[in-house]
Amino acid sequence: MRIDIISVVPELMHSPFAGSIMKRAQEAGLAEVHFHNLRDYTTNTYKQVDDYPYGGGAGMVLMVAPIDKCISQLKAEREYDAVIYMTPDGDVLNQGMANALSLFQNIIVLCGHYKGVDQRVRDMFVTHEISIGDYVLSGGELAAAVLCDSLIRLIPGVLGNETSALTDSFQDGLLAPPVYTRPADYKGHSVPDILTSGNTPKVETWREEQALKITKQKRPDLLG
Ligand code: 6GU
Repeated sequence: MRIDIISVVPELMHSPFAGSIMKRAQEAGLAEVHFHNLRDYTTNTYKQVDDYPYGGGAGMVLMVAPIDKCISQLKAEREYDAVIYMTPDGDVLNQGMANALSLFQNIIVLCGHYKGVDQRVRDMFVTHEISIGDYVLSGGELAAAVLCDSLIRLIPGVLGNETSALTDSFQDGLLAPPVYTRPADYKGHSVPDILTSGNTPKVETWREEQALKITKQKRPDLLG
């Protein structure tokens, strides 16, 4: 999967991609992430990317021309399956969306900043509008990093243990069961006996029961 991220502050996203699973996915050639600074696509000497909103009001709006130039240049190089705009008024990201988007080959992720982008960007180029939750961030950059993490870990071969993404919370519509590691007893808090029994089928049953119990307690809305 190739991801092209367009932003006025791409440096905000460097560290999430520079470690752990997202770094390994890139090193293994399973994910390719390219950052594009919108300022590199300006035509005026001031490298201006934003301007005052027509009709007045607070805040600045990202202009259509630099975004057009960047997206058009990318589209001339390869076909894209999606142009995603990160925005708090988009569809709220969930695991089902991540699963579907992870199947794409090439995607563009556009980060809004200030008051967002000129509406014509959305009308002309954007295929998907995504939010990561009902709260406001200063820009789409951290949301883009969250989206990319959720997609990249689903690419086959990225996670060491192939089954590990399948046992994530939400992947079967339930929260994940509790996990334990050594020592078996810590300051009087012991690991459930079933997990040290060596009885794999019983462990599986216990995990399913726990997942259901925890989902009922914490997120009954998931059970529908
Ligand atoms: Cl995608 N952008 C911004 N600016 N705020 C958000 C968001 C996105 N998702 C939740 N809040």
